[in-house]
Amino acid sequence: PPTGSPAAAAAFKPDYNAVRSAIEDLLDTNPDYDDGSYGPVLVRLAWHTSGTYDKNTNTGGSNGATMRFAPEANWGANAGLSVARDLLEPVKQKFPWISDLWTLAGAVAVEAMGGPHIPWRPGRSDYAPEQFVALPDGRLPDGDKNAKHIRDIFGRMGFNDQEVVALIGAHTLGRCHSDRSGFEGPWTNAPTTFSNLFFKELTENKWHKKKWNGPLQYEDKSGQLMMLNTDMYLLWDKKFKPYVQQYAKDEEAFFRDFAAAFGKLLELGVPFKEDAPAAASPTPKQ
Ligand code: CCH
Repeated sequence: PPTGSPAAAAAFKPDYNAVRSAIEDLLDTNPDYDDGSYGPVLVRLAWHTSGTYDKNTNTGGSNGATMRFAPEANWGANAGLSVARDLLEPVKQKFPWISDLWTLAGAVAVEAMGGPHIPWRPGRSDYAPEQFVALPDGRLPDGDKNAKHIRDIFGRMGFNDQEVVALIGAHTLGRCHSDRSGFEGPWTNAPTTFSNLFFKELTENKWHKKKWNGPLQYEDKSGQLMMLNTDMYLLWDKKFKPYVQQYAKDEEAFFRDFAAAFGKLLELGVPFKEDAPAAASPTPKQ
């Protein structure tokens, strides 16, 4: 809340719909950036700020926005996310009271790219550097690993197999950058539209190891589309596979399950006030 008289502070009502609009206005401001939208990298920021959560120690997660600081800002897994953080800085300047900006931006980006409404509510704070203990590196997944790694990482956050498959369906968006992760290319031919195309490509296209000097990844016949090793394990693991097949056939089921799982991800480790209404989520404009 703004400083000033107690009366002004009491009368202050945060306008989350104004913040939503400001985020939406940023998405397509640079036609030369990637595929013409900052939406995918904002979704990745929201996921990486949340995906550090460990249910056993109740540490990590989006509360505190700790990725602003070293060492988290410089983790290899977070390479390139300064693009998203810097993009949002003018929104923070315009609405200095907001301390839930990164997760809200991820939810808004999914919706603006044609995805489902993401349940979202405020309740995070921005920690000062001396307010928290830095997390150990290694809490986010590596793309060259297997099903056990996926289950270890997402199990630590509290997700089951169905939620894991739904969440990784976000790879329908965006692309890999050789100067960020080392991997290269998009998963689909429509990387700025939220859809179930990732699952269609995974099940209907043919994938083989890419022959190159870079890290292990898969490509289709055209050489244009890619899959990570972890993505391939969704197809190869017999417990993940039924969900991949379901989501490839039924986009509505994917949208429903993604919205629930992504909404849950964004809330991990956030100490909501007891009386905070669960449905405080502002209605999107669309
Ligand atoms: Fe992801 N992801 N992700 N991912 N991801 C990458 C890019 C995106 C893994 C690895 C990578 C999720 C799960 C996983 C997005 C959303 C989600 C990249 C390329 C790698 C590597 C980064 C680069 O080079 O820029 C692995 C491994 C897993 C799990 O096993 C989940 C969960 C989500 C969201 C719900 C999005 C979006 C991108 C595109 C970013 C962009 O800049 O285009």
